[in-house]
Amino acid sequence: MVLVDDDLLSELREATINGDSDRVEELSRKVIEAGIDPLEAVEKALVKGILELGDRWINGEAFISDLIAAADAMKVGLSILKNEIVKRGGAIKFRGRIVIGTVEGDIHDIGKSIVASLLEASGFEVIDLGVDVPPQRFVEAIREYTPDIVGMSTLLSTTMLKQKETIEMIKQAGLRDRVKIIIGGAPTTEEWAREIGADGWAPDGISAVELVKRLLNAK
Ligand code: B1M
Repeated sequence: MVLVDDDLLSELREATINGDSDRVEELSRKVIEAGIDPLEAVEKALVKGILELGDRWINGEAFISDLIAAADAMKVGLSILKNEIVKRGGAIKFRGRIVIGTVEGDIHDIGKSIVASLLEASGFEVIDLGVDVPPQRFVEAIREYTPDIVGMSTLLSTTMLKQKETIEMIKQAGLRDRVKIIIGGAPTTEEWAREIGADGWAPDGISAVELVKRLLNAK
């Protein structure tokens, strides 16, 4: 059966929701063979699938284990599609270096991984510190990697304060003027970014890439 674009994307969304990593891998490769925009596949299939399952989980129609399986499947698809995005973007040389992580106390990494992948696909060098990253680790990473940008993601209202705490610690370490700091994650806002002294905020992966390009040109 030949799947056409929309069918392929809805099959990929379903496979993500079902946490079927093998099927996601197979369909992600089919998306590339079909010449579908890999960015569109990330947003319309992978992200949409996670959010749809998230709603089911919030309504008690899915379990945390379903969500973890879906997140793992989504990352399989993201790694395949990211390479295609890089290929199409023809990323040749690094346009800047970014250190990114999800703040301490928070293990959500889907959004952060999407942002990291899109930044890599746009020609930036990305050092991903992972999840549950303490403020001190961000400070050490600035010394270790001398990045242009430090990015912090969080999905919990309670751990938004860690974004503020990390910026304070970067200041106390005398490193604030060496980096631009950006934040994101569903509960964060542009006002919150201003309030805690970040240099920028983005609501989604595509605008995160635009924000970084703007900040680096301005640097
Ligand atoms: Co949890 N979780 N979760 N969760 N989870 C949320 C976030 C929640 C909103 C669900 C709910 O109850 N309504 C709620 C948080 C409420 C709040 O505080 N505001 C919540 C909760 C409470 C929890 C637990 C506490 C549940 C529990 O155990 N009782 C627990 C916390 C664990 C912890 O972190 N300590 C928990 C656990 C989990 C899982 C681990 C099972 C899983 C995460 C799997 C993983 O990440 N590997 C999970 C998931 C998947 C969700 C939902 C369903 C989806 C989050 C997601 O990935 N969104 C979520 C409900 C929802 O949002 N519908 C929920 C998709 C993702 C692409 O969006 O991350 O916003 P987002 O990223 C976007 C933008 O924000 C932006 O670009 C991204 C791509 O477009 N962006 C940036 C993100 N980071 C950026 C950084 C930037 C710039 C832009 O610069 C640096």
